[in-house]
Amino acid sequence: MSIQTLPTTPFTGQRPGTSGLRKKVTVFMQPMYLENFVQSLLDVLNASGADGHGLRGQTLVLGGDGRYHNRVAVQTILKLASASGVQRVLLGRGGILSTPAVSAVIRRRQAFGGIVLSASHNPGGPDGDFGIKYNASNGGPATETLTEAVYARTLTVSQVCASDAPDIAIDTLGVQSVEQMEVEVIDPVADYAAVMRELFDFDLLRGMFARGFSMRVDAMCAVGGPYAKAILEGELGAPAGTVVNAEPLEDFGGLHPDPNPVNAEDLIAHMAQPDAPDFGAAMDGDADRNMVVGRNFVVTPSDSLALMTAHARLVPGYKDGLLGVARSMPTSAAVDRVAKKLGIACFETPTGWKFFGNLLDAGRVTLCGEESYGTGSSHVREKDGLWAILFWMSLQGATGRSVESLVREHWAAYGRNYYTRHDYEGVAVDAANALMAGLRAALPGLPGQQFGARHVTLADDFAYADPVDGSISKAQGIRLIFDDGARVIFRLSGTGTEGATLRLYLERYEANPALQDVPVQQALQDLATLADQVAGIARHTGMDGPSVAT
Ligand code: VG1
Ligand code: CO
Repeated sequence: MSIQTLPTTPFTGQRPGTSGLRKKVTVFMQPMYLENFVQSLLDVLNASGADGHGLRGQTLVLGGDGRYHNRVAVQTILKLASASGVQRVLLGRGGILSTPAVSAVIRRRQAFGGIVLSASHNPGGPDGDFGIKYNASNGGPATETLTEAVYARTLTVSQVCASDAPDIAIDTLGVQSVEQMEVEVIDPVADYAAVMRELFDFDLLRGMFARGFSMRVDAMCAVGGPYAKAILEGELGAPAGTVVNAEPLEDFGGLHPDPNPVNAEDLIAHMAQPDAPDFGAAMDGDADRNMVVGRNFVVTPSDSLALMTAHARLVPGYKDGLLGVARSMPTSAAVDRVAKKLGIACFETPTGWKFFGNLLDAGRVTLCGEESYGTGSSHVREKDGLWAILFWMSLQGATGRSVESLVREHWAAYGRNYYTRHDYEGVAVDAANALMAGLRAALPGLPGQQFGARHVTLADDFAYADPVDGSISKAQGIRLIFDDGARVIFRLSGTGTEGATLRLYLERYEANPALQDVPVQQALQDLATLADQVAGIARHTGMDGPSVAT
């Protein structure tokens, strides 16, 4: 065994997006593609160590969502890590660790950081996507400063250092080694489950199942399965079969683990049956997203965050109340109303969990959420699918109310924020950029303009000044805000691997309980028309409607 130095040449386009570097599997399988990126990351980490020692003597956490190429990539990364001075790697058995579990392991074991192999909600399999992201010692996604430094390094990297040691046995628990570096293969669930036990009243939840509470969790053949099975069926006594599609498969069994009513149609169909379970939920590829569903009733993620905030004190981990809350800019303002009533701060950040890290670390917020089926709290530094499911189950247990009645009661008390996201997928990159450029150019003329009964009160390109470190993130999405509080937001996805995806977010507030039961798309139809009028969506994309509207 020895360390080999291999010459390499840079690949263009290795700039991480909203959540890490995501590309087609075929791109990642090119010789040296993964190696170049990982070497660049390790070089930057070695240069950045606070004590000047970089990775020397440090522990890294490693695992992924089990998608195609995960097992190969794990072995490659171990060989590079051992050549870069890392002392120890904590590797999830089988190369498996969900995103929130990586965050939990980093924090509980005080690791230097962690590498997550996942393209999250993107499809998997040989023709699907692969991805890699880095989480820092707080357990959260690398900041933009770090990812930009890694990207800069990928443009100049000229050699890769790697051990030529044989592959390790990643399915066997215990300590092995790659050169001087120890690799401890750990149970992927244990640390995460310990965190859940600290937050929730497991006796209450056990009692619910014992009394016949029924639930269907669709893990969509992704990494959430083992966690949900161990905790719900194993520890809490849910009947076997409560968790379906529970085994992580390399191609997610052909499912698209991006939980929304369109992709999780099987769950939605089950929840619409006369004998539907009390509670339904689904998670995404890396188990950081959640969709919660009542009997024939889907909860929008924005409402979910608002309700969790309103009822947080019912959950033991939050019984003392919340320090504050944060939502991404396109997420509906439903939570803002709750925060106002509770008298706590409410922050508005750009899209992507990395923007919540500083607020959580500084003790400014306890709960965070995004419209894209992501909710989380200060227990880790990632959004967390199963945590959200346990939270919603706890709310039902503590109040004795159904999902639907909790949400309806909330609307009656706070009003309803009608909300939808329209995705225009597979748009030509030039066309998408032209649409956004046209919007940016039109911004100065928009305030004051009238559309039907509404006036534009604010039109801007959202910029965020981080209240903790002062860093500024510009061009985070075009916002049109109207005098009645309605909002129309445009941004381009930063997680796709093919063409561009335009995301259009529509929201309006309805205080009148008699008008709170209109079908969502109908309630927001006039805003969709307005959005097309302002941005020329059909003209630029050639599409007469979104490919997905949830
Ligand atoms: C999307 C979502 C965003 C989320 C990100 C990562 O990003 O909109 O809210 O944080 O995915 O989620 P974008 O740039 O495509 O809109 V995950 O679960 O895919 O890591
Ligand atoms: Co995800």
